[in-house]
Amino acid sequence: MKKFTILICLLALFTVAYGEDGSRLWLQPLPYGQTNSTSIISGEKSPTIGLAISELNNPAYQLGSRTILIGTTTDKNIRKVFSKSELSTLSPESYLIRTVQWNGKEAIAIAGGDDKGALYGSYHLLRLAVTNGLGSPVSVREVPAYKVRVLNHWDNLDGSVERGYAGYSLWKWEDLPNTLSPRYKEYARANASIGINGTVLNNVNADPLILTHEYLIKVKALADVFRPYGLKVYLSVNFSSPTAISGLPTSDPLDEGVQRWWKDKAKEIYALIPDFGGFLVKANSEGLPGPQDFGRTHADGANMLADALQPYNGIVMWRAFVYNPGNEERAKQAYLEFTPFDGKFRSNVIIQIKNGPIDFQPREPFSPLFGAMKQTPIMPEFQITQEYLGFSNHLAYLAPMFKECLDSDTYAQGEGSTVAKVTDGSLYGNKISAIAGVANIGEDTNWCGHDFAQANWYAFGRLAWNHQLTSEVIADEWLKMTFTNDPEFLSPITKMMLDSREAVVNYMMPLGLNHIFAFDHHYGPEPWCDVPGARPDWMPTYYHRADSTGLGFDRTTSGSNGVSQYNQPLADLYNNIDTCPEEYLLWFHHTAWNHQMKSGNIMWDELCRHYDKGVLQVREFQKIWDRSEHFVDTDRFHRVQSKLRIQARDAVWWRDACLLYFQTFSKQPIPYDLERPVHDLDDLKKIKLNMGHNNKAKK
Ligand code: GCV
Repeated sequence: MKKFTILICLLALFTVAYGEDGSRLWLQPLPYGQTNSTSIISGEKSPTIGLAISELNNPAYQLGSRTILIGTTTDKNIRKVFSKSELSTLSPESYLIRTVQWNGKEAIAIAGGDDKGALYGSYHLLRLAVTNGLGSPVSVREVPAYKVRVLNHWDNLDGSVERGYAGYSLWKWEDLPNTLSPRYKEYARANASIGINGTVLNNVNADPLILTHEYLIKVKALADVFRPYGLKVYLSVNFSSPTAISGLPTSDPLDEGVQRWWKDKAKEIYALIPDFGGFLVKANSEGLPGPQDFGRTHADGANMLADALQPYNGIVMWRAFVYNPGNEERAKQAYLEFTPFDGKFRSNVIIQIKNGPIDFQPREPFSPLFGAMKQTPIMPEFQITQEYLGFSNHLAYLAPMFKECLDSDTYAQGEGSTVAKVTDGSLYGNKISAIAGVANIGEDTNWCGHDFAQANWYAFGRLAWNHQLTSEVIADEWLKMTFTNDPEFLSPITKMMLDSREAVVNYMMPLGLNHIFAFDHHYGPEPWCDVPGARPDWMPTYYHRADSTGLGFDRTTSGSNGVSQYNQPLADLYNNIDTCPEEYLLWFHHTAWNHQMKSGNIMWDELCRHYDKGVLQVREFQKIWDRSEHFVDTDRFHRVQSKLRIQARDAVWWRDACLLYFQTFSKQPIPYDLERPVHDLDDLKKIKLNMGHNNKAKK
């Protein structure tokens, strides 16, 4: 034992001195050839239980010389230490962990509702060992909040990743199915460790080729690697696939030939991948084909696919991200298109709704659709990749953003009808429930581009499992697993993480501003952007509406009336400028520059103070990080330090660009106690970043 402790200390010293490439994420590397003094007892032999055992055997987790029993409800040892009634209530994927007596000695038992539950239980125990130690008796009962907890990869078949900032795609389509990258297993393991049980491999802007036999064989190879980790494979499909792949004259969902085509395709898929999860569909959105091209409805389209998948228990995740330039303002369109079909979808269809009504902005109110679809299962879609929050250059811990949406009260069935309860199935008793996160993962060594962006993958998984966890608890877990559990490191760094998303909101788009990004790449500020001939609803001026009288979009009853899509009392609350929460003020109200804010400041001054605060917050993050140097290995320390420098420069860029531009309308000075801009507006207007169309990963 002594020798072992010395080994661990040496390893730790080596790591701090020489660095960490970030590849291990929040997990200890799997041991090669080493074994533990822990004795693991299991009467079961499934590949998944085998994985659980090898994790528990990992000496790096220091489980010590204890006995661990692991198995499902049918394991004879498990049946000896848990009561029948306890085991009978365990649903698939759930687990119990308990300190028990075994042969007269203390042991720990993990009982899974199935072998996936046992695997999740073993990761839970390892997490406990790292974050709290196993000094006191353990008693845990866990049931996942959502049945389907799925990552959405926006990975293209050419290896690029739409809105991906961590390099090329993990999936090496050219090498599949014969060559399997070792990272496929590591990916599945990381997901299993946080309870993610599904992955949509390809971009929602789906290439029809993914459904060809050539590609399905490659998909099968991935599914085979992922299966023991409990990770199911799903695919994004292009609605015109029957025409694109097989030359059918139409892809009309009411056409019998088309219906047959999808049924045959489902049969082919399930013959290869018996546990295939289902389809994700972006239809009639941003130029993609869909049922409306044939005069049909979203329900017609989704139901046709649902019928094809139904014999195999597959599901259809049909996205509600739809908008078109036209008479109706963008934020209202998904609600208008989908509410007429509430209750008209098959039982294996679930509508996937982005957290906000526009598009993953640094802050949006929750989408009113969450409070409106009462007879159709609906699921939230979050964006883990930071398309609108500084890519993988800015440190922005997103758990507070995910929770802001999940904890929002929709008032769908009176007070307490939070987005979490509406979507996890508990409010309406839905049979299927799901949650999706657009992945921030690529082939970068540290997976996510920014070492702290790993925390967002982690946080998504943990919240999908249990949306009651606080952002603070999740940050604390992640930091302890990823860095160290020294309180002197944890306390300032946890605070930095918790403040970081709000800092981004402050220096980019405070008080409800949104979508004032540079055209297409969504990185820097371009509130003045006006590309001749471009869609008006892709122009920042559409969103901020700055003029000499004020700033913000009027969505009140005298404006676009977007407020009325919310249930009462929210509609009234948002409609009244005096009761509208100030973080959404410019979202709902075109507000006078001199409008009196709760702080006593006028709106213009308040806006300036938010931008200034955002810059100061990032500078504070730099100091906090620099102070933590002796707790962190050199590589990660320098990587994060240099990213914080970029973030600090970008924050100043954002502040100067937005304030100097809006000042041309407000005609008021920046409050004199605040730092002055260091850029010139005309120079800022000349900046054109070449990020490549749709930010496909750069070579
Ligand atoms: C996958 C936004 C992004 C697009 C993305 C789209 C979507 O518009 O900028 O890159 O396309 O959302 O979610 O479908």
